[in-house]
Amino acid sequence: MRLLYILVFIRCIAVSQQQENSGFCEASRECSNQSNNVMNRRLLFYDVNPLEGFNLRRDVYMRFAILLHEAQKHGKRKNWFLVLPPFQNLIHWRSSIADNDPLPWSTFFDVSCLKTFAPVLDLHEVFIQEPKIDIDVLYMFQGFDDPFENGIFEDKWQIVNNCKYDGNLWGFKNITVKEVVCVKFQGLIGKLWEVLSLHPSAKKVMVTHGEIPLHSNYGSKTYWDCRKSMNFNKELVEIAQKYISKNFDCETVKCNNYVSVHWRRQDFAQSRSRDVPSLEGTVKQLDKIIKKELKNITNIFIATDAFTYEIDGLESKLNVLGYEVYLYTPTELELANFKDGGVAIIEQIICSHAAYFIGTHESTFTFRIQEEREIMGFETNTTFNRLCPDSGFCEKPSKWTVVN
Ligand SMILES: Nc1nc2c(ncn2[C@@H]2O[C@H](COP(=O)(O)OP(=O)(O)O)[C@@H](O)[C@H]2O)c(=O)[nH]1
Ligand SMILES: *[C@@H]1O[C@H](CO)[C@@H](O)[C@H](O)[C@H]1NC(C)=O
Ligand SMILES: *[C@@H]1O[C@H](CO)[C@@H](O)[C@H](O)[C@H]1NC(C)=O
Ligand SMILES: *[C@@H]1O[C@H](CO)[C@@H](O)[C@H](O)[C@H]1NC(C)=O
Ligand SMILES: *[C@@H]1O[C@H](CO)[C@@H](O)[C@H](O)[C@H]1NC(C)=O
Ligand SMILES: [Mg+2]
Repeated sequence: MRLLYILVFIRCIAVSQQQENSGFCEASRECSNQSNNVMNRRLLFYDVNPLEGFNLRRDVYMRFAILLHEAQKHGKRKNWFLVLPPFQNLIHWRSSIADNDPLPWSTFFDVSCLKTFAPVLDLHEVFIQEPKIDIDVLYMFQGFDDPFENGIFEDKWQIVNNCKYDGNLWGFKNITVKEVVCVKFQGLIGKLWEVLSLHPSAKKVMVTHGEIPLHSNYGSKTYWDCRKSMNFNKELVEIAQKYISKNFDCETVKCNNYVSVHWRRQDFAQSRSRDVPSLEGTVKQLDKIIKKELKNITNIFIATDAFTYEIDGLESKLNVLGYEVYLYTPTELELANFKDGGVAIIEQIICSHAAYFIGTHESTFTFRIQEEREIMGFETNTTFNRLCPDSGFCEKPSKWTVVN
């Protein structure tokens, strides 16, 4: 267990050492110098469409973090910091629904690792230095009505009149906004600097609907360097490792004796029946894949957002076929400490160490597990596998391979 922990942890140190050679740490040292100089720094806040889930938010973070990383690599915008938006009121977090407290990124991630890649601050770090946050300009982003005007999609933005900010500043009464500017935006996030240059003296700016600007370096080495810096909170990693060690007696990064499945249900089961199987279809497919590819494996770990009655059904049908089914159930204390978001991450970590992973089509929860396995060095044929619909076309998952 220790070994696994150390290996996972080293990933972040390795990234920071790489950065040292590429000159990034120099920039970030200067930045941290300037972070002491609260007067001088400029803060970029952002938030995401309230309907989006946790794993898409991780992707939006990467777009912004890479934007600042790239600027500073070129010696520009060295006094800028990205402020990490707390997680609050996520629609999928059902057991925490009564509990609206905004959760800082440190609940889920090792923020010191994030800082090895880009100049970021958890919101509470800003609060420690500034009792009240007054945002100079909030840019309220929206898409264009017709993204393909004249038949072409081009990167563009435009100031428009009249929009209403639909967020709640994470419920904080001590964050205020001086001015709202409405912006229609489409295309790569690099164009954001043009928008921000409208207010050159603003020290605190915010972009809402941060999911609208797109990745500038999708799939590049920089993309993967950023992804590698997104280590989970160490306590979550330890809980997952204890589970793997206890149930599968595995102490290495790549375990060889269990298959993992991300069985996405809820909204996917309701509105995407062309992409996801029924319960019976799931059982048939798992049995077929395991019999064909993984003859010796009988342990199946299932990560899922399914209702209990569906899980019970799946488990008993798999038991009948001779499989041992494993799910992660948090203790009350674990749920209280890490909430639904932490429980989901623990399930993702357990999935990522399995001999073979089978995911759900077009789920960002599945994508993040696949990235984790790519970083760990699994063969791609053990990672890019999906559950197919009961009938009809089943598109093969694209292989989203790591660039080291
Ligand atoms: N614990 C747990 N939660 C899940 C699972 N699948 C989905 N969820 C929850 O549902 C949310 C789905 O939203 P998102 O992260 O955007 O992933 P996507 O909708 O599948 O692309 C996740 O963030 C979790 O909160 C699962 O296998 N286990
Ligand atoms: C850090 O800031 C101090 C005071 O503002 C300055 O004297 C010093 O040169 C700075 N160091 C670096 C490495 O920029
Ligand atoms: C702002 O409000 C939040 C929650 O009410 C609190 O945690 C934070 O400390 C406050 N900031 C300051 C400096 O008062
Ligand atoms: C399956 O198990 C048998 C006997 O335990 C072993 O000889 C064989 O190498 C295993 N096959 C694989 C693919 O692990
Ligand atoms: C994956 O591919 C490798 C060869 O590239 C092969 O040796 C291995 O058996 C394959 N694994 C599975 C589970 O199909
Ligand atoms: Mg989603």
